[in-house]
Amino acid sequence: MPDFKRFVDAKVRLARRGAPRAASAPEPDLPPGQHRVERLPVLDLGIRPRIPLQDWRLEVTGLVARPLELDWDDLQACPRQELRADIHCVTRWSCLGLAWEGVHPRELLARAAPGPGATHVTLHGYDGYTTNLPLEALLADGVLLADTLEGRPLPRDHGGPLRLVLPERYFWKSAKWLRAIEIHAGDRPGFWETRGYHNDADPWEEERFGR
Ligand SMILES: Nc1nc2c(c(=O)[nH]1)N[C@H]1C(S)=C(S)[C@@H](COP(=O)(O)O)O[C@H]1N2
Ligand SMILES: [Mo]
Repeated sequence: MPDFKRFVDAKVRLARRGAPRAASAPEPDLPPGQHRVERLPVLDLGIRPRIPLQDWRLEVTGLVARPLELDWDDLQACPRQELRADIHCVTRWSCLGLAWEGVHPRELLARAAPGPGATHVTLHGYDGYTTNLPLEALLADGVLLADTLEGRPLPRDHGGPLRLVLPERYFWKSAKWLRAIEIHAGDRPGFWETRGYHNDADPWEEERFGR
């Protein structure tokens, strides 16, 4: 992976310092230390892979009985769901009430059949990004593999063709340009988790750094 040290250092400093507090009274929908933005910002490592749909594949690998490799048609054949979700970024913006549509990760994981002892996943992006989650967090309600945002195909800047949307955690857990879901026995910290970000990332608990 290229050296993102300066970018990463700047982002770590920003999150440590915190953003200016919103001038208005706290809103019940905003976790502590967050302020509201009206438009979803674009944030990533700066590599924005362009994946034509005919080349796009999604793998479900690792500790599974039946490894999967889906193409775009396979994905589109899956049952679909909508999700309206509030997004909270560790850099302290929140974007409320976005409409996503796509496939629940359960649909794919049920087919792949995680083996006994499977506890965690690594999500891999086409840009080389990784992030980790407990398997059960991926299988919970209110999670989506999204290929549309606000009724349109998910823009490349926001992780199209397909990204994870997991609103219950800070947004760095929601891998863009999803390439693979890898299942493990045990936890393997991802890109930001190995750089001081909190492993669990619950915005309501302000799990920004540490552990
Ligand atoms: N593949 C990939 N996914 C990623 C990232 C990344 O750099 N690469 N950045 C994460 C971070 S830190 C954030 S805040 C969100 C931003 O998503 P957005 O650009 O759609 O707002 O994507 C997350 N998912
Ligand atoms: Mo982020």
